[in-house]
Amino acid sequence: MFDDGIAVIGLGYIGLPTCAALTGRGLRVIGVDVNARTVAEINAGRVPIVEPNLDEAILEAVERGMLTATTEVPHASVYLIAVPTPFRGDHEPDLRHVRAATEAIAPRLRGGEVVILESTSPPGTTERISGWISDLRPDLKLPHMGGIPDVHLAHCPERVLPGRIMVEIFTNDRVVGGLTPECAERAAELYRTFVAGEIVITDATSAEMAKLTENAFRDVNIAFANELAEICDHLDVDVWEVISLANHHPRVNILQPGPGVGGHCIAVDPWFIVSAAPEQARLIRAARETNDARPRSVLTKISEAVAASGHEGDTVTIACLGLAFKADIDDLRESPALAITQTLAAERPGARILAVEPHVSRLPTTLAGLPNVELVTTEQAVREAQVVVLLVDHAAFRAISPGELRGRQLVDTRGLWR
Ligand code: SAJ
Repeated sequence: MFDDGIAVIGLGYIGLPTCAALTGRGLRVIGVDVNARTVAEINAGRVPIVEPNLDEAILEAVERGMLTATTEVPHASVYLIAVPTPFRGDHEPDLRHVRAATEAIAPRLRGGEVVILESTSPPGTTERISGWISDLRPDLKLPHMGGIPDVHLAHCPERVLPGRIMVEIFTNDRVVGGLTPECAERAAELYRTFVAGEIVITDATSAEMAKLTENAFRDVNIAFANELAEICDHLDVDVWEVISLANHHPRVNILQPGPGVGGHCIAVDPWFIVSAAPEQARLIRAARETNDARPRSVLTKISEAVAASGHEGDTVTIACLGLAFKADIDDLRESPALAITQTLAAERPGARILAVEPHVSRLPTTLAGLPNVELVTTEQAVREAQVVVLLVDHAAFRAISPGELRGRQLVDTRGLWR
């Protein structure tokens, strides 16, 4: 059934763990990436990203000859597309990478293959892929044309949580949406090889919307918590106390406020819904705007703390604890903590900014060029700063004792030091 192997296009946070899951079930996988360095690293058995238990699984797959990486799309029985789907301009979905992957797959098709889109995508993308392939390969019958197709197409959105990917990739339920029921069934055969959760069959557009809905749901709920934080701040009430009390109700489960929503999923995906139905998606848009406004609100609080420290002007030293987009990971993509640190440094050129990120060994490029930012240890930052800003609730920061913070002005965006 998978005699010619599985080609996984895009060797990032989703593609690589999927390679590991498939090879772990004895399937031969060819990993494809446009980045030659990524390909070389993987062929050497090394993983260019940090994710618990991924390194061992990839090393084993390479050593057993089950996984090889390449920059060229080969012929394969199944193509699995796991490339980024960012947005551009006014939050319009950017399908450039999906299109490039499709264009690379099209010439390799012989008939009988299954093409699966895993990348989170706007409604209708799987059908567009079908159209793009048929434009390039008029000799093939594609699912959107009706009848029995030569190539099967489905959307199976990834749903794994960074930091827990190597658990959730096996245990989560999977939604498999086909352009036809047969397409879904063919794609489901692949997931049955490694998924212990339920495999739920649907149509492609419902699967696309379901994935976007999951992340929009979380974004709206985080926005609720963030709006509560603004309200409680205005009323001088402790938001974490209020949420903790309200959550004692059996049907209330409020999430946690923070400095904003980061990562490459929740801060992006709801815009795909807004873009597809701008008149209808009013709450989803408002939630995005609420969450995006949080970094500015944190910067205002930092200004108040600087004023209260008595070190107003350029003499102040400010510790920014955490740069990652959430706790206990090294991923800095779309991180509000990073954005806040960067803006703070730019807006206060004479201030000394001590950045702390226990999960990275050097400053990211956006901060490295700024003369007033240094990457230091937690101890040094807390010792030397007059203002301490907690941006990420990393476990390492829980260990800071109240004594070490005495006399400092604190801006705690995560409620860690209540
Ligand atoms: N955050 C808060 N308060 C909370 C929870 C999260 O401010 O109570 C912030 C985090 O600090 C972070 C952001 O939200 O900046 C997103 O973090 P997250 O843990 O909510 O989600 P991600 O982006 O790591 O992963 C999400 C997951 N989606 C859902 O939980 C619905 C994951 O299952 C998806 O696979 C992933 O997006 C994805 O790839 O789409």
